[in-house]
Amino acid sequence: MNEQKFQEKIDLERKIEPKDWMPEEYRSHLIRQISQHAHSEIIGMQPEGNWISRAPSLRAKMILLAKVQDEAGHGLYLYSACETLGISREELVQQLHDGKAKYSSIFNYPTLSWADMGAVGWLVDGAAIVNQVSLQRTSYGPYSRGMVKICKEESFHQRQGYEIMAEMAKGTPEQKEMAQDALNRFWWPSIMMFGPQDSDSPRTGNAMKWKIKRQFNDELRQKFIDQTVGQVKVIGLEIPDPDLKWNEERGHYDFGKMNWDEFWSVVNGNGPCNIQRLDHHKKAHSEGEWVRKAARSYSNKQEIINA
Ligand code: BYC
Repeated sequence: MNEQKFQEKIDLERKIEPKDWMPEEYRSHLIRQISQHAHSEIIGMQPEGNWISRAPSLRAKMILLAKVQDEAGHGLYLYSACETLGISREELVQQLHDGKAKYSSIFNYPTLSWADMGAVGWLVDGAAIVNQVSLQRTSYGPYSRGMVKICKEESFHQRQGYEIMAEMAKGTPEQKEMAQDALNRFWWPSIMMFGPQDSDSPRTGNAMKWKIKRQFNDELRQKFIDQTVGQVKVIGLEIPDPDLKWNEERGHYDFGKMNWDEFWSVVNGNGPCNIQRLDHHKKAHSEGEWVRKAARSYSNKQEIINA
């Protein structure tokens, strides 16, 4: 009965709130997805943090710093949304450290040049927005509201990245080459961010039934490709896909085959930076223990004073 009422509520586009009854599978599905999303925001600070001290101007440095801080904020909103499902922050971080919780495959690729800051902002944040705009309509209230705020900030990030790429593409031949090289390395991993093809996506069935996901992986990937091709043309770069071609009949771009072996290898821990990213997170987490202790003792003291 509960289950039927729950599904009716979903079908009527009403949000599910933390204290509402929900099936255990819905709760665990959300914990998995929202925590993966939160971990992605936090781990995603590393490839960009790598360039803060080497930004080419004070302006570029200030913008990059602000962007990386925004990602930390996104992680915090998402951890908070996830905690409303009855799991603690400590458990979530432990799952990441134990390899039980994933984070986006894209952050296991290195950022080798300043142009990579452009490619990450433009393509990675660009892909993230396409996904997150869709998730604004997700059925779980706290996740949906978090997405609204995050999307506003992501669109600024996407423009920041595009500006870097546009500047470099119209710079010296060496700068243009750097921009093209960044696009070559980040294009395929960016379109893999949308996850496996629908035929190979075990979580999609329940996610669509419960309206956690509102669009299929392939549908969002196509949307991102269609909107990005025009942007690439404007700045005079080339997408590294010889099969990319407008298909009049479909009204979409056709594109080449993705390397799914590479995708699964990265997802399963064997990408170029998986070990480095996780080790860095563990180290930072352990070095931050004193801050958590101080915050806990402060809040305990406040509770005693207020009692
Ligand atoms: N990377 O059945 P599927 C950002 C896993 S970062 C790693 O299609 P689902 C930003 C998937 O988890 C943006 N793993 O799953 C930050 C599942 O494994 P498990 C992050 C992936 O959940 C800083 C298995 O493959 N955005 O904004 O229906 C700087 C089967 O997949 C990936 C989000 O996290 C991947 N790419 O669909 C810049 C959005 N793809 O968990 C930017 C929220 C799939 O069963 N998440 N897997 O062991 C989602 O929308 C969905 O979870 C996904 C996957 C579309 C990612």
